[in-house]
Amino acid sequence: MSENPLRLLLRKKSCLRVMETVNALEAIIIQELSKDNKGFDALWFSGLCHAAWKGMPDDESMPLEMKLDTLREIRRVCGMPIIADCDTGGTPDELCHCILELGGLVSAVVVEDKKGVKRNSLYGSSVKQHMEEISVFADKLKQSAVSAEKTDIMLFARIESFICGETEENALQRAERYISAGADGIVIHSIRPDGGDAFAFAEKLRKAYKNVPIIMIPTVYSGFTFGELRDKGANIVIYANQLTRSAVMAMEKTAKVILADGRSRFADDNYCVPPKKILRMIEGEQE
Ligand code: SPV
Ligand code: MG
Repeated sequence: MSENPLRLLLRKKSCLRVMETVNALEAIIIQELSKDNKGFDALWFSGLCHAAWKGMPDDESMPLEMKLDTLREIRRVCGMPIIADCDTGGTPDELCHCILELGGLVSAVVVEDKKGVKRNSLYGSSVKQHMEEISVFADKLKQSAVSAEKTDIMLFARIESFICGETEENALQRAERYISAGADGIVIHSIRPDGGDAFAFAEKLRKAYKNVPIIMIPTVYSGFTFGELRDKGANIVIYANQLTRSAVMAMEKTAKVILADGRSRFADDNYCVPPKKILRMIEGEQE
């Protein structure tokens, strides 16, 4: 069996750039930008953005089959490694089943340590979010690590301590337990505009674990460059939702201008790619 491509990339590079991709067209765009080892290293199958394109809430209610269908669509057009957002993963059995189904489609999964009805982390403390007991989540990881090994998928534990108002000590204790339970890496999430809690955590975790990959998601602390985040300890930086957010802005702008002008000429000339570009993207160069 060939080596997991994400594991391989993590050995070759100190830090990877990963971009949100939740449909085949986004995958075509990112793959095109990432030729010759430049551009992005892998794709983030964002639960939030995938739900958004389906017009559904980001609350883990989407059937697994719908996610698998989209991942197969992405796989048909793009060979880049995929990191899949598995939310809380549900029960241990549900998570194991999900990982087995994802075999051959993705290179890594991320599972977060919250419980109850899942709410998006970017809400922070403005909605009720509860963390799972450390031992319960560690057991869930231990069980799912067996499925991850079978399918050669990397298992990342996502720590939500800073989202739920918990301390750095809590986050570090969780990291230690999750790594001993079989997590291959840690995602530390933060919604502090200066990212200070995630950076301090990464510095301490690195002292204890030299080689455990750390993922950062700088949606809120977006002022830091890739190089700065690498220097603060990230091995993977995930740009989790910028493609979807920029598409929404562009689509609203275009639709509004067409309404205001009563024709599409200005929008066509200024806000839209030519139809032939779309044809080239999905059908390749024609004679
Ligand atoms: C996602 O992209 O779905 C994530 C990252 O889980 S966040 O939206 O910040 O929770
Ligand atoms: Mg998510």
